[in-house]
Amino acid sequence: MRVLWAAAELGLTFTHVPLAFDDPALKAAAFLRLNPAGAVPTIVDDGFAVAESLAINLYLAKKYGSGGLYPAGLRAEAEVWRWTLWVQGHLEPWVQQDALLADMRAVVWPHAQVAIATALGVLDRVLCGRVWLVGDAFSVADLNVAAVLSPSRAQHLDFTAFPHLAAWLARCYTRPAAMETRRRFSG
Ligand SMILES: N[C@@H](CCC(=O)N[C@@H](CS)C(=O)NCC(=O)O)C(=O)O
Repeated sequence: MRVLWAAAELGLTFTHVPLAFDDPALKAAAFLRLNPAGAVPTIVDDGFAVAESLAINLYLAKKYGSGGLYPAGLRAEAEVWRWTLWVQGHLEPWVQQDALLADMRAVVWPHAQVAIATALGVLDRVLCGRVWLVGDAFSVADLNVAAVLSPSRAQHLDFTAFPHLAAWLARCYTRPAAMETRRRFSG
């Protein structure tokens, strides 16, 4: 969904090949040549294959949204990388824990809650008095962080103590491209 969202933000024309995570096609030689991990999302852009959703978004944003979705300047670029790497390391593993650690939920959940609350607190502080994460326009940093806090995940989280984060998340998901992407591709 996050890659489809980025493509919509960028107004890209593309062919979407929906494949379920357990589709045998993902482990066929032809697909493994594109992504040795045999996982979606994987894109092929002008003959170039890219995998890992957040890396795909950085690639697409830089190639097709330079100065827009991919903010201009080395420092803004560093901040985009910073938020993308941060959310992958500090938040996504914890909000993903349902899928990854279903059997260990009872053990892990109290720890995950602390880690999630810490990460949400970081975002709430950063977003106090700010509209977007980097500069004064929506960027791929916002997209990548909001994607980790997708509505299906966010519904399980309590944002009461994080009003700035909650308002920002609502801003992200009421963007026309976000709403259109969810309308078209949400199951
Ligand atoms: N970190 C990767 C995760 C990719 C991933 O795990 N994709 C799942 C579907 S959501 C998949 O294709 N799983 C098949 C498999 O790993 O065998 C990303 O963000 O792109």
